[in-house]
Amino acid sequence: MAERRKRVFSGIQPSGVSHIGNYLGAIRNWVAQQESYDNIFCIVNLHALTLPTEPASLHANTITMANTLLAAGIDPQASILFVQGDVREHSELCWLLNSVATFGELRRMTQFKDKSGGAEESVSAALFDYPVLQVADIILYDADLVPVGEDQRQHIELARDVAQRFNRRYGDTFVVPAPDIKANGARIMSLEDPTKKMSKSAGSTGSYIALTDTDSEITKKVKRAVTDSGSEVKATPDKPALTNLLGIYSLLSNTVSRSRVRYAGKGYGALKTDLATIVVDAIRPIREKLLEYEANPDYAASVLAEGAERARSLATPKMEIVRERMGLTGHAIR
Ligand code: AQP
Repeated sequence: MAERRKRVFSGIQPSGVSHIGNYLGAIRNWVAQQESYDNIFCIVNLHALTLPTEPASLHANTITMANTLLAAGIDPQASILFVQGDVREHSELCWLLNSVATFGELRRMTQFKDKSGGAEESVSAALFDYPVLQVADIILYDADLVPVGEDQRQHIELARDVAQRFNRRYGDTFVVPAPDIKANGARIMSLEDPTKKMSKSAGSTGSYIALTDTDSEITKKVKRAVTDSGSEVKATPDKPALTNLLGIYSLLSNTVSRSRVRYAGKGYGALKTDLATIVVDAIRPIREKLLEYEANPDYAASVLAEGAERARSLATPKMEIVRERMGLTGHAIR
């Protein structure tokens, strides 16, 4: 019998612009592996509600994210692309899994500690529960692999633990997912502080390169990126800023081994000039395609409608099984 293709699930928040951290850590890998797997990519608008969000900007950002993913190369024929809130089963499964995940597990999530920034009394309960919704997103589709950046490793571990616990308690129901975190690119750091991950909500716009940045904005940001003391171009633990810049360089040019030789005696300026060109060349086609998709809003709308329908056709029968296993059905006679 033919083996079923491995299923991939991954999500991205529609919380403003995407940056090259999102691109190199996640989106580019989704695109590259598209033909090898059964793919489900989700714009997680319910996750965006964990932090204060204006309804109009959430709506606009959701459409921008769909256009961005299409511009970056997600092919709606090869992949299901949909919006999380369009498939109600995500919210329902999250609630059911809240009875399986523990308070202690959620309290240990480092992303909650980072994002709550010490204001635990005033952040939303949804921010605390975010990892359980993420578990629901993944296991609802029996995903085998979850391609993400390093920052998501702890959440995928939780997904494994919750799926296994559910299976022990209620019988074999969910596939236990595995993280797919690449050795390179899984943690792109801020251009202003290489000890912090590149992030759109932390730091100023100079700390990240957005996929919507113009050629001159990209060049300016690369040239202004902080560097380490000394002038030798090398990726060593005492040079976190250079390690980050060389990491981006190698991912976008597929060559780094000779960079030490190439920049010997030339210093940081020459590296930054070349890096700016490499980043501009990588981002320009995505930005230009994004503008094309934005000029034709009906296209993304039709992709998302079809994607939601395909996702629902998987989620609906799965939830019937889950409800039955948990004793939630069979009490009312039709
Ligand atoms: N700096 C990064 N390096 C590598 N991968 C990264 N990802 C995020 N930042 C980096 C990966 O991008 C995917 C989508 O992530 P998300 O939608 O959860 O966005 P995020 O992690 O919330 O991104 P930001 O920019 O850090 O947003 P804010 O500041 O709003 O929280 C994931 O696979 C993630 O690992």
